[in-house]
Amino acid sequence: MSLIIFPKDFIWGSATASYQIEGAVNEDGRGESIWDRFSHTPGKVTNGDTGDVACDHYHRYKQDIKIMKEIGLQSYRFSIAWPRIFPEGKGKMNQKGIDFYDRLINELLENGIDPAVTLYHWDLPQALQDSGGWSNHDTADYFAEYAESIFKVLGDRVNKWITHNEPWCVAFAGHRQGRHAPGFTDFSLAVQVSHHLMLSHAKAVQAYKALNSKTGKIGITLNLYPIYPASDSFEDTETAMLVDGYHNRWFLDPAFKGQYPQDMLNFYKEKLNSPVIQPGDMEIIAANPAEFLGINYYFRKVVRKGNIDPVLLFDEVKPEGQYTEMNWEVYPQGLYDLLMRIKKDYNNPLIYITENGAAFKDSKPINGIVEDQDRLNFLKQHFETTAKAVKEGVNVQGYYVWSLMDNFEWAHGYTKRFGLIYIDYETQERIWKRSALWYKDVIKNNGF
Ligand code: IFM
Repeated sequence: MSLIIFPKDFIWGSATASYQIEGAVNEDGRGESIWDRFSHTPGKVTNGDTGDVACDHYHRYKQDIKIMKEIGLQSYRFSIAWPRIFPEGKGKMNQKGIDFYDRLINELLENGIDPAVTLYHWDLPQALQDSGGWSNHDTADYFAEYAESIFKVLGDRVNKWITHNEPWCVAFAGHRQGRHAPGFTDFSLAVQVSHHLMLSHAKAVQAYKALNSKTGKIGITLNLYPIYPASDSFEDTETAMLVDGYHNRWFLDPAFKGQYPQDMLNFYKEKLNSPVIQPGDMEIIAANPAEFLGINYYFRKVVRKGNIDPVLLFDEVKPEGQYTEMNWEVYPQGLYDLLMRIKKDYNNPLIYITENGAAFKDSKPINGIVEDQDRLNFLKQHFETTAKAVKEGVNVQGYYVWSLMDNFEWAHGYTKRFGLIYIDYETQERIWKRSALWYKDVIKNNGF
């Protein structure tokens, strides 16, 4: 493979999320979140793991930033825990919660690392869940109020804002499949939730734009999957279109075209009698497009007509190939296909790859290093296909590897390791993996 060099201002980063790394769940006035409640419910998370301690980043953030600096990260994507700021979800702000993110951001800036902040990476205050959570239309307003408070206190130092991380997961993993908090299994409710999430996103964008930042931008991060039909039969092609609507267009269209895709709206209305859209909602969505798209890419989906999904009527086909510890196919070509498609269908928006990475069964640390050639290869292949798309005009301006360090992988607890840095959960020792050393070189050379 010839030398691959990225554009001059390309941003290299890495990402984490509050509940997955912070720990300190009862400190400095933090309120309970739906993930505290869910992870403490027996049977919900592998081994009964919780985020109570996680990577103890709340206390070790300085050490972690030192590692970021050694890797050479130019930007760090993290999320704010809403219940640290508003323990009850709304009302009185908790100054000690703000203070933590103040310290974190200042430390990043002192080390020359640009913060990219996600406002919602799944830790809804439990108090809001108790009044319906995301199924309650009012939650969209509480989110906008929380967002606005954050913009006011941290906005002078943050130029990249992400409203939501993967609203598909919040809506459908959390309310249809039940494998994420709050653990409901109601498709119709999930569709309603997805509407409130997209509304809350638009309201936060509106609040941000009202502040007239000269330098900052606000976007949304979606988990997108290129969807391929298992055959070129009419049935499979039509099925792929529907699954694309379910995973991708249902979120891309409101964020970038100001409306839901008509085919999906008809489908959901007819099958599920959902969502109820209140007067004025669509006007807010239409008036507040995202300023960039954050893409989280992990794998593709190959689908055919079937009934494993009893409503959308599709089966997933697992092609031959390499799979990660999550049982996700390694398919770098999918990232290229996805990027080219976004360019074509969504008017070539500004894109950051806000997550890409893999969990593999890494070896144990030997002589202070973890050999993780699989992860290194995975990243290399995905950087290659991204570089190809950039060369062909896709406007990708940055890449955040998921994740900086091993962490709490939601319902899988600590059993899946995605980190560039290995965490020994007994001692909280941070140990470099080979992939982190390699990434350091990529950043230094702006390519490989
Ligand atoms: O760990 C998650 C992250 O929180 C959201 N995107 C996918 C990652 C891996 O599953």
